[in-house]
Amino acid sequence: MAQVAQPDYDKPDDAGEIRVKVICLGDSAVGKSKLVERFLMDGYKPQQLSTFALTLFNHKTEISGQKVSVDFWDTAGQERFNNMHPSYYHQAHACILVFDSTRKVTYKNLPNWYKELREYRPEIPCLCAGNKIDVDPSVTSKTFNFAKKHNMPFYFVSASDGTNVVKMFRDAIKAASKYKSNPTDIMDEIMQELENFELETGEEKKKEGEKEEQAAGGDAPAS
Ligand SMILES: Nc1nc2c(ncn2[C@@H]2O[C@H](COP(=O)(O)OP(=O)(O)O)[C@@H](O)[C@H]2O)c(=O)[nH]1
Ligand SMILES: [Mg+2]
Repeated sequence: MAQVAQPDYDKPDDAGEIRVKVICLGDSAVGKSKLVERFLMDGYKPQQLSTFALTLFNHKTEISGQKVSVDFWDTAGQERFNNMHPSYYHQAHACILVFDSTRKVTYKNLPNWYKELREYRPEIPCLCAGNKIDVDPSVTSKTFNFAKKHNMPFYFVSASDGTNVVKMFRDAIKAASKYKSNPTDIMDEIMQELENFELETGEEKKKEGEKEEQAAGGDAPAS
């Protein structure tokens, strides 16, 4: 089989810059591509890897003063066949498992994706996201135990209106770069931070609710 023309992420990093690979996994049409697109908006340079119809999107950023060059990998729909080519997993530093909060079957399939991920990358940090919460925001009151069971940070997100998208990708990049420089402890840190984050947003929601009550019917415009 032909060699995949992909970067070597295990090579020593350039001066002052950590290079990481982040992948999204999950059923077809859960919104993996849209989430990456949403996060990157116009600041990305897609680069086609011809052999396996994979695209990678490079993103340069800083995490705690450290320069990080992130390649987000995206598929051309191979997930339709319920598995990914090994090159997709190769040298990945973090994974976001995505399901569609409006389609239960995509949640039920998470264990299959997770199992395949672990066959190739037993140790990398993994995050979990329920996407499309804009369709029915009431899903956010439901519990999705898969993430908790595997000790993963969990995010309700919407690629359409942007809810939690930046937060989730920033956490994924943080996890990926920490994993690369020191492959321990990062998940504990993120879990801890996320607990505080949930408390904060909970408080904010309460405050917003109070404001709305006072403002008698100020509906937010639909996006
Ligand atoms: N309402 C809504 N639709 C979404 C959202 N994210 C993706 N979609 C739609 O879901 C479909 C599949 O998205 P895509 O990113 O191609 O899914 P992928 O196959 O997982 O990469 C597209 O029609 C998107 O417009 C979202 O957050 N909300
Ligand atoms: Mg896609």
